[in-house]
Amino acid sequence: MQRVFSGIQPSGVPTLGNYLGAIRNWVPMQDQHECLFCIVDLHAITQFQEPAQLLAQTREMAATLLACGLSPEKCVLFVQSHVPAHAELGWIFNCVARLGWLNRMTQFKDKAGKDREAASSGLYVYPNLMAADILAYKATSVPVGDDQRQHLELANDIAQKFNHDYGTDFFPRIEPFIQGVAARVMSLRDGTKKMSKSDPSDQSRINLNDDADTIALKIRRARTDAEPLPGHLAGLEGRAEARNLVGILAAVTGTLPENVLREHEGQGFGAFKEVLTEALVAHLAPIRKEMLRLLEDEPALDAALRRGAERAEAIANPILAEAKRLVGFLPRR
Ligand code: AQP
Repeated sequence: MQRVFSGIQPSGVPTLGNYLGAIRNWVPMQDQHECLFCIVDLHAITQFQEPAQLLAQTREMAATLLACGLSPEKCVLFVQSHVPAHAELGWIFNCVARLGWLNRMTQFKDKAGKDREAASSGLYVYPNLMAADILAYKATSVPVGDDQRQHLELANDIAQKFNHDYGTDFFPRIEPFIQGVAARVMSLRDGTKKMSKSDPSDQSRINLNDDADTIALKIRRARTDAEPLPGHLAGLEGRAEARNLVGILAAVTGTLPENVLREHEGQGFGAFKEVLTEALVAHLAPIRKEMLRLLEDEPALDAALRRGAERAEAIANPILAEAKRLVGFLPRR
């Protein structure tokens, strides 16, 4: 059985992109692997979060993950800052990773934007903490999108250099967990940008707590072009927004974009958007209902996260202790 680690930032309400690209795929993994799913709040603050919002979003994220089908009995679901081993191993890795390696990370360049000097140093060393997240559990399998592949390679470079520097084979090699074609959901306002929970425009995304009216309005306002839908994928060439909406309908109805096109060939976006709204509402309404129910009982939610953190620590603490011993830190006796 493989040990799988995956994280999600509580940097906003989870979006349809997070759901189709990640969360939905985590659910069946719980039955086949030893899974750790982490709400990575330490990563979230690499870009400023309003404290009260961060707190609320962390609970919302936990409730959403449970509402989507993660089960505290089948997986270890916890909050990153509840397990100090992440930050401690992250520091050791800050001292292992080379500046030259971090300088090559494209996500830093994207997220820092034009004013790199104003980005937090946390954002810069984010991949070192991500390596610690995984290696604190010696997880060997990490479900990642294409955007995270570079970080995973860096995590392997860190593990290899640690092993080399300290004359050990302590940290294993991490492999990306590939699950067929992962759905990549784009912004409803700009089909070339990914849908993101921290996008300043709420109209750019479907949040998993949006009600039916909000979903309908956002889909109605979603950017499209004036052409009818083509019968084949080739007809979506250069039509990023159209391709995105077709991809979303295919993903929520469990089919392929080709089949969606075959069924809706020649249709205008007015009619197509109605079909899409109906499918989205049918799929997301039960998740929203369960999420709101779970959020009504904060003590139960917090207790589930505490149990998750205890189980995570039981795995991570001995691994951290051994890493510290290898580094030469004097044990506290
Ligand atoms: N638009 C997307 N399509 C498909 N998958 C997506 N993911 C995120 N957006 C899309 C996947 O969701 C998982 C968790 O992501 P994250 O919260 O750790 O960070 P992110 O990728 O940076 O997601 P966001 O929503 O864009 O967050 P912010 O706005 O805070 O940066 C990952 O597996 C990711 O691939």
